[in-house]
Amino acid sequence: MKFFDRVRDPELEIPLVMGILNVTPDSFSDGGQYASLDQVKYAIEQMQKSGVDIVDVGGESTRPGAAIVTLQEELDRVLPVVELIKEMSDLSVSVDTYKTQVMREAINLDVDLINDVNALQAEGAESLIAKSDVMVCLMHKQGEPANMQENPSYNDVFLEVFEFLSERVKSCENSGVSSANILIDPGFGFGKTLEHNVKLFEQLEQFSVLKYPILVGVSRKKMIGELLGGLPVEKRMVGSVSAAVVAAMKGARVVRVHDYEETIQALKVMYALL
Ligand code: 7PJ
Repeated sequence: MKFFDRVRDPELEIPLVMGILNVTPDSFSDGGQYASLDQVKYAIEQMQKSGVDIVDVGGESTRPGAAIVTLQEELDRVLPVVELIKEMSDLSVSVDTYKTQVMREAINLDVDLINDVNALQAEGAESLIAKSDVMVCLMHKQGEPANMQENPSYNDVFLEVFEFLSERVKSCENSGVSSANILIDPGFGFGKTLEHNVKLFEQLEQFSVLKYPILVGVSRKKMIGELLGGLPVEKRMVGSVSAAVVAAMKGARVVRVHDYEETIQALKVMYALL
């Protein structure tokens, strides 16, 4: 079954696992790890072996303060990797981008999902997705990656994120995006303090009233380190896996993770014992 059917399958037992494949030299937590083609190939093989459902290919880091890359650079990083995944495996493919031009080229390569941290607010993005019948993940963020962690502020973080996502979904549907193609994501760590992230996590189930599959991405993020007394990124695996399990119990349909093998084990045990 394709990603499209599985993500909305009422019989789905554990969330689908989205394995992160960053092809940037400055990503959040695995900076430079996938620099060479051999390393990318190895990662794809491991994902396939582990039972990952969809690979999220990202060519521009959105971590706080990261450098912006040019369109051509991003295309050169992302497109060959998308082609490689399709050649080597039957994994579904997602492309993490907010640029309409990158979306267009990715769609031409028949990717399954566009994962947009900017929720299709770029010029032409909504109509492109509407025309192409690809799935899309709409994520909330406050501010822009360059400054979003400087002073995040909300009156009610859940309500504001909820209203933003409701508004974006409506706008996309008005542009002709099929409701069956939409996923939503509260955007942990994107213009949010630890307190904001924890509140959103507590209220995660409540996003289910919107009726769109929920994607959660907290893997190796600063919030995990903060919950553990300031652990550095290389020590956040157990915390990240734990958070993925909690997200699953609170209704997430997709979890976006670096440690896919460990996350899949934990989700299987969770399901068996619940
Ligand atoms: C997310 C993402 C997330 C979605 C990143 C990182 C930062 N896409 N892309 N949700 N985070 N949908 O992986 O730490 O939370 S990049």
